[in-house]
Amino acid sequence: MSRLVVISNRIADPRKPAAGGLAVAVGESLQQSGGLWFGWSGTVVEDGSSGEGEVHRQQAGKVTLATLDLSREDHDSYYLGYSNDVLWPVFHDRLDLANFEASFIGGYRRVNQLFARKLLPLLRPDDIIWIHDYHLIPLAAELRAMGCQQRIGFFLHIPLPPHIIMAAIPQHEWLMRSLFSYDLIGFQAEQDVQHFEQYVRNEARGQAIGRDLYRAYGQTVRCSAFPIGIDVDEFQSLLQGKESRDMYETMKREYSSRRLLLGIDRLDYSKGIPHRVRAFRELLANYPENRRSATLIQIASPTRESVDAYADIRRELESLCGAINGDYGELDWMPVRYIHRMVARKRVPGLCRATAVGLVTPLRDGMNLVAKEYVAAQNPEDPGVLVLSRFAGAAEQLKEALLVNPYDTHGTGETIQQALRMPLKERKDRHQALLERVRKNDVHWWRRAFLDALKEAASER
Ligand code: GDG
Repeated sequence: MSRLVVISNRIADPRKPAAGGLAVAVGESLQQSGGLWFGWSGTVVEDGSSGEGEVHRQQAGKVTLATLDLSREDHDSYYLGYSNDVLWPVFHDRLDLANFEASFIGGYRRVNQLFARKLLPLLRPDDIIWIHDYHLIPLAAELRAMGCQQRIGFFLHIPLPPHIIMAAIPQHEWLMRSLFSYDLIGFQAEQDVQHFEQYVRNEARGQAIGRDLYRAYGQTVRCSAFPIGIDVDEFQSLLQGKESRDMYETMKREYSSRRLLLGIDRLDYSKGIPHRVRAFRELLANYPENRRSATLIQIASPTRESVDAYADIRRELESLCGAINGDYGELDWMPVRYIHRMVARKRVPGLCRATAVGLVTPLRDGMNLVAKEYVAAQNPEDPGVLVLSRFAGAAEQLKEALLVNPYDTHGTGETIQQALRMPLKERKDRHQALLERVRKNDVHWWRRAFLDALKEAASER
């Protein structure tokens, strides 16, 4: 059997519980089959050297972890700069937040070349290589230039923007051309595939030449949507654990006469948290019956705190929550509980189950796994209602959620009211349909579907 080689910016020990969506999904894939996981160690070398050190190797059960350190200069231009200050905002349609500093691209290329150089000697002829996410778009092109013939697939965890937004990136053509070095490109949603096709037609002057097949720059690539899922059984099994049971009971006891609404996200501007809090204020303003009752619990776990845009959103959120608590709070009721810390993963399912409404309202999101986790955690006999942004990839699948436009805070407030008043029968019907979908397209399905398509695409090459 072929060995699976996964490459992502960060790696994690697949035996330990992970927080981020990518770490969970990739760790699960590798644990199934064993293989090699290659990426940045998370260490930045401060001594002014190039960072071209040893590959650190570690065995984690069936999985070999291989990591590289980065020099300060490479880290700042490749990771903080090009990945997080150019690609992340632009791919989430936020040109206003992008910083097109010319020096970033050098580091981005250098690190992708470094990854290719260090990975190449570790590869076996029959390996299947699966590269993840926007940090490593040109990696296959670099590997191919060094003679790598193995099957290589790429999965983008974030959205692909419309071609007219993509075209704002000075190196957009180079990025898109490098995608054609893969055997298979996987996106989260059909809409991303449409954006890819539009780019191919309008910018690359190429065309679709068959089902899932595109030709441009004298090359052909297969491309399709593989909506990522969660491990439903693993997530639901946490509900039986002590941490989740304690969490559930504490919340039910502490808020016995209240209706709870939950938001749980990394603190990121793409997640639409301030818009959500404003929608909650609309609810309190327009439907006074919710005062002294509806309580928003917003967990915003810290990420990328060193980037300016994150400090800005943190300040905005603190001031918004403070204003609502000041305007509407009572001595015995706080409308918003805002927590800028991570909640232990083992407690998350219990927290989801204790709430009446799950608010998953990103301004833009590749998929959003929290939406699927919220559905999986509910009691089918008395489920909470999922309010979901139409701009999350998950909205293509989770049609029975209440879909909202998160920019329309008034409309979102109205939908939250609808969720709070939804009769039990409708809640159960919607939840049953959602859970079936979340189960059918779970993370095991995602991994199999992608890897089967990669093998097929490569055999046609
Ligand atoms: C990227 C794409 C795509 C969040 N807060 C806490 C916590 N979390 C967990 C959630 C969930 C994960 O982190 C977040 O997953 P998302 O899918 O929402 O988002 P990103 O991290 O932005 O991931 C995204 C994903 O990749 C996978 O392809 O869906 O669109 O942006 O599992 O539960 N976990 C714990 N405490 C928290 O406070 N333990």
